[in-house]
Amino acid sequence: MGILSGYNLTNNGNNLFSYDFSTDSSQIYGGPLGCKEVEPSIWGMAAGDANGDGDIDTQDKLIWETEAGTLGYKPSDFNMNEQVDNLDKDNSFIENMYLSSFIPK
Ligand SMILES: [Ca+2]
Ligand SMILES: [Ca+2]
Repeated sequence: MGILSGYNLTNNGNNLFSYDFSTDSSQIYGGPLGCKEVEPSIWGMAAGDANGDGDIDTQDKLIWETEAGTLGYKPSDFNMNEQVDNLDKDNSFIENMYLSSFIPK
């Protein structure tokens, strides 16, 4: 699920910008409602938005149900191990269900 920076980026010179989204949920626009703590004190994008509409909901589960048991980097291969299986559903979709992106539509 897409994310935006929570703060303006700073020009480090020569139009080079750097930004670390992972240090705190406030680094991400929408805070903890639009991102996920992927490891203790490390924040990132939430997996589970198979149709890319910015919401993790039952529509994404329908895609998972269609692709379950198949191989490849499919939209519902949420952990990106080239297999669509229960790990994708249980560890990504169910865990993140009802999160929404804060990127304006
Ligand atoms: Ca979705
Ligand atoms: Ca997978």
